[in-house]
Amino acid sequence: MRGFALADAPKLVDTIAQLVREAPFRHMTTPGGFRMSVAMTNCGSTGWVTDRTGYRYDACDPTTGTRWPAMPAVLSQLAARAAAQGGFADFRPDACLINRYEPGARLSLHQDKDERDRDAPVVSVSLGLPAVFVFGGARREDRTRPVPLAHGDVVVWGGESRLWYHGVRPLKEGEHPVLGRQRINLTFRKALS
Ligand code: MD6
Ligand code: FE
Repeated sequence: MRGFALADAPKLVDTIAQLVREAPFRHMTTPGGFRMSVAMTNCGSTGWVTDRTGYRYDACDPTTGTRWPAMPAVLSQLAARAAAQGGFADFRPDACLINRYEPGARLSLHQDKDERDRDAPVVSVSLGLPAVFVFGGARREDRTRPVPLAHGDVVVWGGESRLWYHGVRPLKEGEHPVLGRQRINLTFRKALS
């Protein structure tokens, strides 16, 4: 949904700046021991984390041991409106993963399968520098298609393709008028059943 979040973007950018003061971006470690080039944080009643022990959802920020900041209404309402327009009524996300890409940062091909509720969609909101998202299929070897994502674009992703492989190509150098040298992506999920 091209530009679906454009009207809300200034408010989103402000809200994210506040959230990040409470729960700063950090580069997490994969179970294999690699430092992720994407920096992450969360808001909501649970948040996605990775460390040497694996991937999981956790109510607490591991760096502070306190709960993730609550999900602001401007975020949950945008996600619910987008999901409804994409054919998923009554989407009530409990987790919002906030990803920050600086030039060079990338996300390798993966599936989102740490959520218990697979019937709920994932709603993704892109802000800042444009990126090339790659969308594959049910198997890692499946051919991928590049999908350019720009400031304000929203993707609602569910049903048959909920578990399909996807990733983000290394972010190209650039300067966004609002966010500068970064891309921020929000993914809203229903992690707990
Ligand atoms: C990103 N997004 O766009 C990374 N996963 O930065 C994801 O990994 C993703 O956008 C599941 C569903 C939608 C997504
Ligand atoms: Fe993903």
